[in-house]
Amino acid sequence: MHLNQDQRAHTSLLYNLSYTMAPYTITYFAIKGRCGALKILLADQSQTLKEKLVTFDEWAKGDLKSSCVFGQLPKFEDGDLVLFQSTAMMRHLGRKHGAYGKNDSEAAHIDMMYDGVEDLRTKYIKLIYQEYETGKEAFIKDLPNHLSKFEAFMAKNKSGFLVGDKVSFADYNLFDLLLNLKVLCSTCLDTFPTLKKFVDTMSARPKIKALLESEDFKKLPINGNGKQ
Ligand code: GTS
Repeated sequence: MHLNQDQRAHTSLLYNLSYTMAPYTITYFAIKGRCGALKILLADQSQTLKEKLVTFDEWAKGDLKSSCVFGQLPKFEDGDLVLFQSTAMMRHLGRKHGAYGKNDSEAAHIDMMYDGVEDLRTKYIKLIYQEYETGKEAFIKDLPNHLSKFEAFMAKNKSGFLVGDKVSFADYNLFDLLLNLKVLCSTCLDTFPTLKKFVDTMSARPKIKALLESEDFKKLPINGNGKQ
């Protein structure tokens, strides 16, 4: 992530939101970014989370950065277990909370779909941070080519989830990315009935609904440069 003046101004506050009995801690910038899906998963699984929100000024000092395995956030703590890489965090939580399929073949398909979502997320992040002004129109034009793959896969599985008959960490990841893409292009799901229904159904799950409507979640911008 490249930091500019706008980004620094955007996250000039240091938040430290804690909830009692939180088993998990996340350290990250004051954005939804790569932690949106993780927060949705934890909320839906009735888990509490302690959040340490880091300002870019704090980050620029370098101490925290040098303590991170890859020099980047988010950092995730589950007791003594410390993880970097948001994808590893999601897999860990999927395993722990029964959101990783009911057998090896479901787990393999969940991995496959999760990685597919990450491929699209990578393109989205590149657009946001590197090509927003020049690439937005082309990205939106190309979006159906990507969304159609998820639509087709999910439509074959009649449960309303990507794999099996239970929500998985890949569903939370897809849901989070679709919410972001809808902000970028409000009509992007109009030709994808299965994905549209999926977003509506996930949004209506009571604990996810409560999270999405909470001030703590709503006040965080999606991305660190104010673009969305
Ligand atoms: N693959 C990593 C993950 O998924 O956790 C990427 C982490 C990453 O790129 N972190 C960025 C960062 O720490 C912030 S963000 O892209 O998630 O918003 N940037 C600051 C830096 O110094 O690199």
